[in-house]
Amino acid sequence: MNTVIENLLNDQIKYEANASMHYLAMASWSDANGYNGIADFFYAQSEEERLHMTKLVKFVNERGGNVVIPQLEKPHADYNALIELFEDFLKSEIFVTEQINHVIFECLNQKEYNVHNFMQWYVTEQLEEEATARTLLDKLNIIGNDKSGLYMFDRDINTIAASVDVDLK
Ligand code: OFO
Repeated sequence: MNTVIENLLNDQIKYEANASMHYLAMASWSDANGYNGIADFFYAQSEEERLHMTKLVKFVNERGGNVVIPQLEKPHADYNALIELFEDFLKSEIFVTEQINHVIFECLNQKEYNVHNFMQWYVTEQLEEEATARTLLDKLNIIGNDKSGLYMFDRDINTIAASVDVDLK
């Protein structure tokens, strides 16, 4: 496997793993602060990121590359308010999107068209996840400090997230 691409895919494995731990920390914070719906949402996000990581690990191995299982960063896990947590969520997704765009750019540079093709799945996934993070943050900005609004947000978060529809045509 092209070593430039192999290194970038290993970096991406690390970013997905870090995102998984970051969302696990967010789930735990939400759980501890009485937001059980939000906790469930982030437990599920954490699992998803783990799957994204594993999909990359399998792909690199299938292509005869060398996978380096990374050491994980300690995630930020302390928030003063829900809005901070969701700002952090969007920031994390934007960061991952930028890294994926960089992999895509290098795939074309290195003429690694198979990897480019494989990475399209991540491009679509990021589009959806960023849209979800933006929608949730927008809703929280509307709610502000209204306690009943926050109660309903916690109750309905999975329905709100499921209603986010990205038109890819
Ligand atoms: Fe891995 O999907 Fe977002 O970050």
